[in-house]
Amino acid sequence: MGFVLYEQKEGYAIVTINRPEALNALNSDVLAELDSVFDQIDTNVVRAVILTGAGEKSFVAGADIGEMSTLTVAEGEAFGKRGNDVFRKIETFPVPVIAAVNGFALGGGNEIAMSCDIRICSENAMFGQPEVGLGITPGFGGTQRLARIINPGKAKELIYTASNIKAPEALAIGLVNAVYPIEELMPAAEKMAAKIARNAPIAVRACKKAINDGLQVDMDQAIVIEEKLFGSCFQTEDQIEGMKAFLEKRKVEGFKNK
Ligand code: CO8
Repeated sequence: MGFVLYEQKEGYAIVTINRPEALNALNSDVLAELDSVFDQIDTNVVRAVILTGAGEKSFVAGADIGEMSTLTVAEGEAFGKRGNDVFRKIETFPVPVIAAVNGFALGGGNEIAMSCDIRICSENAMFGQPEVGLGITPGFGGTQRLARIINPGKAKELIYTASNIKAPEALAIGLVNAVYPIEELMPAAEKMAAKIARNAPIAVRACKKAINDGLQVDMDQAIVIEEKLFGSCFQTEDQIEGMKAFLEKRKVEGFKNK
């Protein structure tokens, strides 16, 4: 492994896409390593993941244009599927994934950030879907996720015009939750991950599943998804301890993920 770095911290992990000489562009090798790294994360210990890019210039500058330039129709579809499978793995990963966007998040870079639960970025971040300027559509979920995360009219404008936007506009349209000076980005991401990690892990996972699954169905079905997941928290050691601590007016000893 070399294109993706993994660092285990207390309760959370940092996954870094590490191909700085190509601004962390996603080729097949990077995608394969990302897939494998997420497969190996032990979610019994890791309660949140931060995804970022190596260096201070780029999060991910897109899918690798060199690799894509000679693809046939069938190969293009297969490459799209390879990316989509990895990104869907991140989106449905059992614990929350925070994108710490440290520079360019273009094409596949914006798309992988959108597969994460939460996006925060540095002041030098730039977002966009430049694909139509390259003769293709977004192919790693951009047409679908951008139109769900921000308003569809704005998503269409950004995709049809292939315009890049800077961090303040990304914040204004709700694509990111917060903007930090570059040196404060990782500390902020780690503070958020640590805060998530201190909460009851079974409940946090159930919240992620409830929100993600519920958004795919109508409200009558969505509310049943929540009821089931809500019910599943009861009689866990963490639910018993969490409520006992409240009633005894003391702090939780530390959730056990049980
Ligand atoms: N792919 C391959 N290499 C890249 C990419 C990329 N996406 N982005 C940057 N690089 C490489 C450059 O070629 C350059 O390499 P070298 O030093 O060997 O020439 C190196 O990174 C540094 O880049 P620049 O010299 O261009 O750096 P600048 O600071 O001048 O510019 C930019 C930075 C503006 C980010 C510029 O590099 C750029 O425009 N990059 C391409 C951005 C882009 O268009 N991304 C979208 C790609 S399409 C996509 O992601 C589709 C996803 C879905 C695919 C579905 C497949 C079917």
